[in-house]
Amino acid sequence: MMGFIGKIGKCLPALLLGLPFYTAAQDAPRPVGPVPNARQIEWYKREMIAFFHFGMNTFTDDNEGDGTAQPEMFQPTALDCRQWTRVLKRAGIPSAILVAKHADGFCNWPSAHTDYSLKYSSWRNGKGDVVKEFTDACKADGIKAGIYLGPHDRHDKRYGTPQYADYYADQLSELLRNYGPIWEIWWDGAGADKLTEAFYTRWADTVRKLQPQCVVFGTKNSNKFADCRWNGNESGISGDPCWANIDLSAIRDEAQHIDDLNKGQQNGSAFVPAEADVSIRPSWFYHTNENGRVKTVRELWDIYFQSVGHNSVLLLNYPPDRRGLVHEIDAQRTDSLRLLIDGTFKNNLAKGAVVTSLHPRGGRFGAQHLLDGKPGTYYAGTDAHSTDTLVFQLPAAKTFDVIMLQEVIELGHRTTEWSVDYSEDGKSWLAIPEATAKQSVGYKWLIRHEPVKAKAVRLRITGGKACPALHTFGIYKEQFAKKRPELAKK
Ligand code: OTN
Repeated sequence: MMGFIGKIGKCLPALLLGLPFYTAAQDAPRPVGPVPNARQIEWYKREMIAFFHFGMNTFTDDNEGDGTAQPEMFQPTALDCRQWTRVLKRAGIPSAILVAKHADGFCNWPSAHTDYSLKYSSWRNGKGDVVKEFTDACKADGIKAGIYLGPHDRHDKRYGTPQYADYYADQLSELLRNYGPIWEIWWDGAGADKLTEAFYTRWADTVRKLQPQCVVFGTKNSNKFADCRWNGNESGISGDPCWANIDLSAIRDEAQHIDDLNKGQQNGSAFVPAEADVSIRPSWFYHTNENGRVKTVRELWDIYFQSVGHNSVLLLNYPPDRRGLVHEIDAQRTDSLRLLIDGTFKNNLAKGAVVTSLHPRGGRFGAQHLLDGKPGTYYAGTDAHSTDTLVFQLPAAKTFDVIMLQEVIELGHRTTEWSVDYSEDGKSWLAIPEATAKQSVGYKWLIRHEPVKAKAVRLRITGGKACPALHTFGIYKEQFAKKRPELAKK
């Protein structure tokens, strides 16, 4: 512990320069409440993950096969997983999860532990391995691969028995040992109620041993092992607010806690952020009669704001067709989505602003870091205040209709209420109704609002658990109809 003399000595330079007497406060703020682990921080940064539902259901025109379809029916005519990963590269989606086994039990790889796999189909003379083609394609295109290994199994008679625990663990080992790095394992809760915590304890042990960096999407009885949670719907829409904090019991007893899954719990005791799953088509698997029902760019844009922009990661499903390709329409839609995201966010209109704050921590935590776009810098207030006001004097009047705020999530959810105002004349302040009395921030929060023209913008932190620690503030002009009118029609 530093003595009084030591403290004075440390403060002397500040005293001589007439700076506030805040030496201790210039250390980094201490974390508040539950905080993310390294896997979760890496996962947040992906922002979007693709899902690929491709399996027996693709060939039986089903979504929930009963496990009786013959392996022979699995016959893609032109499977090309590089086409999938190229779609993702263009769409700027850095990670993808393949359904290796859905609840019908059919295995997309030649598993040594069942006779219900594509080893028993004449496709590629029984030598086909979709998991291999998928993981090889991911590797070639720099995509982080993940695996959905359905816990529920309608085909395997052992389902729910101790022998099923062995079977599933063996399959997990096959998948996690033989296909390179696996970045996420998806434990769907659908139909999985027979599986007690003991099943998942064993399987989580396998995951942790074989792939320590692998994120677990956990549900129901796998709650204790969850790095990320279901967001309570399959529409890609997370709540407002959406806290990463939640009690594990809410994940366990999901039927009674759908709203909690969707919004999180401000004072929840665990850090398990939401993953927002949604299909680009009405169904998870491909059906020709849904070619006219692919989500429009505007629908995807809305989903983006309510998932990535609601402190969640978007898990967007593409159902490859019977050729084994992502359908052209689906690919075009996410090409356009990417143009929209990049077009909107490439230009932070607050850049160049003079930024001041009411309760600066000082040192390396200056308010200008809110605009520097650097990964390692941030603004923090003093420990004595959990509220703050930050003013951005813009170099010239700007029109904007999108706001972005990012907290330093490594330090936990700190801010609990915030608003953004603007000034047309640089003197008086006007509220932005859509950006008033917001609650959670987290990794990223996005707001769309009616366009305003401002000379200055003000961020008010009106509630918090501790001093704010904010990574980035941005204002943008949505690049939707004006610059690319053709996108609006699709
Ligand atoms: O019928 N369902 O099983 C169902 C219908 C609509 C929405 C979800 C579900 S199941 C639900 O799926 C989630 C992933 O989308 C999670 O895995 C949940 O644990 C599961 O119950």
